[in-house]
Amino acid sequence: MTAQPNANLFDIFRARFPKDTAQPLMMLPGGRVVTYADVEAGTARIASLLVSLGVKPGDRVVVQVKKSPEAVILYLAALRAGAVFLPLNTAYRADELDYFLADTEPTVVICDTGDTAVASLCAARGIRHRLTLGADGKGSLIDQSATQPLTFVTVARGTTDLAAILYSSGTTGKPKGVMLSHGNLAANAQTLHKLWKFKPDDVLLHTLPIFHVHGLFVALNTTLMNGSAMIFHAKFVAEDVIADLPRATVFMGVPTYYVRLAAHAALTPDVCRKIRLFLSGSAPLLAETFASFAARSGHEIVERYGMTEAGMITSADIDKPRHAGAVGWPLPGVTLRIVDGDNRDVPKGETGEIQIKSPSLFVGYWRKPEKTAEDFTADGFFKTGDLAQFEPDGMVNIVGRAKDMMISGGFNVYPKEIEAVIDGLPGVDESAVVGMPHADFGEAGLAIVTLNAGAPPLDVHAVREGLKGVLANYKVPKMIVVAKALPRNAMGKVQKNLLRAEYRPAWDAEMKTS
Ligand code: MLC
Ligand code: AMP
Repeated sequence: MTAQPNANLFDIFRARFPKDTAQPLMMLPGGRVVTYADVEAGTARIASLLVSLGVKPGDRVVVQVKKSPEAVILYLAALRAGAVFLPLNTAYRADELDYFLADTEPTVVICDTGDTAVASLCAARGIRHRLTLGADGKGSLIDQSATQPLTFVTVARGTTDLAAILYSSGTTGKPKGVMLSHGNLAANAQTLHKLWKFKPDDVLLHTLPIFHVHGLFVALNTTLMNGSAMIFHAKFVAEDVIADLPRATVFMGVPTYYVRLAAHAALTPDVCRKIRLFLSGSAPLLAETFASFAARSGHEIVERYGMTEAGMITSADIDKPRHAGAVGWPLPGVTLRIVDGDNRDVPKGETGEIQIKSPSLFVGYWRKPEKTAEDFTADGFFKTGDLAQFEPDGMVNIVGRAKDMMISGGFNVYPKEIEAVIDGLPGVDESAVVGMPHADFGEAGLAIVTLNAGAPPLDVHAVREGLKGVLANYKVPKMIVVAKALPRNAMGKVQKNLLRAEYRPAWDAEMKTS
């Protein structure tokens, strides 16, 4: 019997590391360089530590840390140890975090050095191992791994074994853990690496957060698949990007990044002279952003479309002309259909829901088989909830969403979750949260609130500050207004389109002054 090759994603990357492992993977502002040899040693040490703490294949390792090279090494070490890597947005507050801890029962939690709240959450949940990692790359994770061996035999994993869980909120109920396998992630990285024609000397300028699909799997995994280097920034800051663009060949961002870059006086074609690819995704790119960025940089942005559940689904062709709004063609291996309410294909040019089959499609929602079943059709297509049309040339054009969700600066925000918190405030009868156009974030939240009879006037400022204590800051509505009643249709459903229209003038006025 021939042995099955190890499908562990780490070993797939490792096979593509440069022969000379003194080559850089991460180049930081200030001159620090993290080489492939450092990655080899660092992942061995952390993987050994995780195993010594009792992490077994399939055990969850929850990570809520600031972006640093060590955080990247931690991700790769978790893969190497056969653990399930579970990154969390650093903006999540204690209540949000506690839900994830309860839902995933991790063996190890790694949090920021300054994060004292996590210690008590872990104690209350009986989680024995809590380690720290700060933005400076220091913490008990690094201290305790320093004495571990420099070699580690990567734990063998099959293609369907879990590599990661990323949380996705929903229009109903609690957030769902999206289970992604080693095979899912490898398939997407290999496809994108080929489709976007990565070359050995490519240098990616990495400024995205590394707790979501875009920064973690699209940007990091394609670079690792290429065995090449990244210029590694802790966060997106337009000036810093422009300063480093002359050294980069590939840049990936959410539309807000392009809005901010296009508005910057220092963006010129000369600054972008080495760039061969500007990629955008995670949210709709407005035609005006596409045009203003092209005018300022001399480059047409390549749009791609994806989802946590599916990885990347479509991409514009890097060798063909492109235009704003079109997110390209289905990736090789992806079957994509646009259908009506009865799952029948709609004619070209008509709007329907995108449904897909793909090798990158998730394994299911963590411990929620009924939710998984709801999201698939009887013939095995995944229902994305995105509304789109096929253009005459077969490109997909996303025109809206069937799900009640807004995307603010690239982060998904589910009104239902915010409404539930606002409805629980003293004096509040009910609330509706709607996504409104926002020049910087694309969309941002407006909350319309009704009060109980006799309730004192609402201190809107205090409510916003209060919400920041329990919700990640990007979810907090940018404006809150009090209304007498919420408009409802005959079925009793709040008519959010009427609210959007009614409050648009007040919203525009407020956003101009804030
Ligand atoms: C910050 N704020 C936001 C926000 N980010 N508000 C709405 N939406 C956002 N995304 C608010 C803060 O609460 C704060 O409000 C104020 O703006 C300033 O905060 P900041 O921290 O200084 O903002 P900044 O650092 O400029 O961050 C903005 C950003 C960041 C756009 C750089 O949000 C970002 O990097 N977004 C990328 C998201 C991403 O990676 N998405 C990929 C998902 S994967 P206040 O009131 O406190 O002052 C996916 C799949 C796919 O979707 O297809 O890729
Ligand atoms: P997430 O759940 O964070 O993975 O977000 C996935 C959602 O982001 C998709 O269902 C789309 O609604 C949206 N999205 C991703 N890429 C694009 C894009 N290029 N254009 C429009 N919407 C996008």
